[in-house]
Amino acid sequence: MLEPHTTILDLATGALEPRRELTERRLADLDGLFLEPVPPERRGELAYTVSLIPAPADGANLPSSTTVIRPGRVGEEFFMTKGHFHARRDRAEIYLGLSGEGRLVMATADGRTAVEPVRAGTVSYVPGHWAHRTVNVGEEPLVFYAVYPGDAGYDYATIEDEGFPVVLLAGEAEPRVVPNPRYGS
Ligand code: PAN
Ligand code: ZN
Repeated sequence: MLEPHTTILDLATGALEPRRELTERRLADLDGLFLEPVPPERRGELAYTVSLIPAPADGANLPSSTTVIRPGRVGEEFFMTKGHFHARRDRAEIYLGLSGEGRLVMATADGRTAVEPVRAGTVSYVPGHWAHRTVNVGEEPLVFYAVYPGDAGYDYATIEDEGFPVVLLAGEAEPRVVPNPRYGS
């Protein structure tokens, strides 16, 4: 059984103290998810980091994490997370926005979509059965905190194969949500 414990979360940077598991995702890890291929010379660029407050992988426990997505683009698309369904499809999740400006793109297997803002103070509810991806549409790092059931797991393969029904493109003023020409193909 876990002992009660406290972690200090820097609300501006997303850094955790004590620091435990840290995952780094580079553009190479996102290749194939953007409409355009990642140019070879950009494959090493850091896109986002995930810092975990671990908890057992069962339905009784609540792991949580902070994600920091760097600002940047590949073609007209913004840096974003890989995106996933939970392996156990019915598992939900809460996202708390901490800093920066982003969008949470969600989709069901039958093609329904929702795009919600992520910024300091937003609390987003991701229901079970909704795939989710976060996109940094701003000029600063996007930082958010997520809490989810320990047995949620990750299904990345469905998104790698089919994509999301919509993509976010840089617009003149506001980012544009447009149908993904490659969705399902
Ligand atoms: C989040 C995500 C995190 C990184 O903690 O795992 O933001 O996104 P990807 O996992 O899609 O790379 C979460 O949704 N956990 O379930
Ligand atoms: Zn999730």
